[in-house]
Amino acid sequence: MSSHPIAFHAAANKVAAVAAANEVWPVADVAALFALPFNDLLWRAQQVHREHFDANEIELATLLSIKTGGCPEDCGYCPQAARYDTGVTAQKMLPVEEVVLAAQAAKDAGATRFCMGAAWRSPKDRDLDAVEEMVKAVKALGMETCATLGMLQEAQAERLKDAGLDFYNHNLDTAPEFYGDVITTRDYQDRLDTLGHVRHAGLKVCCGGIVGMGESRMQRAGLIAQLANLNPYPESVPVNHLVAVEGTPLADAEALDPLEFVRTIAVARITMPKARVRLSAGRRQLGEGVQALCYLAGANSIFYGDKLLVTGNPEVEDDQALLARLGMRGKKALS
Ligand code: SAM
Ligand code: DTB
Ligand code: SF4
Repeated sequence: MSSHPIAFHAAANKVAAVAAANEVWPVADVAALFALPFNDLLWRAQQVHREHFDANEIELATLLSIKTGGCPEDCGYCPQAARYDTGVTAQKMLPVEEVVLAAQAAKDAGATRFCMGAAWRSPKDRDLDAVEEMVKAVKALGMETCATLGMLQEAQAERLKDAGLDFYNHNLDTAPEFYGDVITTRDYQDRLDTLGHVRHAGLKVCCGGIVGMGESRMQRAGLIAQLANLNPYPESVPVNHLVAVEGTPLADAEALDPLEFVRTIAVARITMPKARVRLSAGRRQLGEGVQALCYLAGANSIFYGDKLLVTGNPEVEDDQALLARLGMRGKKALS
């Protein structure tokens, strides 16, 4: 770069202009959506939803914890962090056969996507040998595959892509300004770097966050703006409601107005029109009425199965009954 001050400033301004042009959703615009009257917000979200999706069709994704507990990180919401006394004990990685049996059962129950989660800060290269086997075997069942294993290097993302992985889940969790109140053992940029590696390797991105951790509305808007301004925005956006787990620092987080959760779903739908917006953790606590409002607000994916990773989720029969009452049906399987 030229050291001439005018040329330098011209270049810097150009970078700033490009950054602004890339910011499709300024936080103020996202906050303005949050501030709409509830019915106006849901009406807009429904319109956007129907432009891009069949509003009565929902993706069913089943989660499995392939390596539970003993995690060295300090995520303030997480029951699997070794440092919090939550009753979750560290276990070894599941054998591949057990994972395949769980995926087959999920498929038989109607799930089309299978997501494998591990309580790691980041996987070791040798851990990936087993994960590659799992991905290949689950893919062979005709399911979409997703993994969430912590931070990845680019070469690790490429290995997973080569094994046939479709999606990688890595959440931004919250707005940059609130992040340090929740997690200190890795920073926001680490997460953005992993998302860059995942994208570069040609994997589809599953990225969302958690609401109800004591953040402000502006910080909820900040999270959605971060997600919507990723270029391109994620193909899947899990919106988790905090599951407050005893023993974690967030066990006593102040309860969020459930309608504010519905608003967050609606704003995600409007700002990321073609994404699968997943009504994720916390459905048991939200109850059926609020879940129905989330579907109206544009959620079109759920975690389906009696368990999330270590905490509970609605029973499969109850989900099937609710979806039937709403006239909704699961997305069709690939094969
Ligand atoms: N260890 C990996 C990581 O953190 O990237 C993968 C698994 S981690 C459990 C995946 C995500 O689950 C977290 O980023 C967080 O968004 C969500 N999560 C964990 N505990 C939660 C809780 N108690 N309530 C809601 N969401 C939670
Ligand atoms: C995501 O966004 N939510 C899922 C999945 N990605 C891995 C995990 C939710 C975990 C909820 C608490 C637990 O059971 O550990
Ligand atoms: Fe570990 Fe992931 Fe839990 Fe954080 S969210 S403590 S990285 S398992």
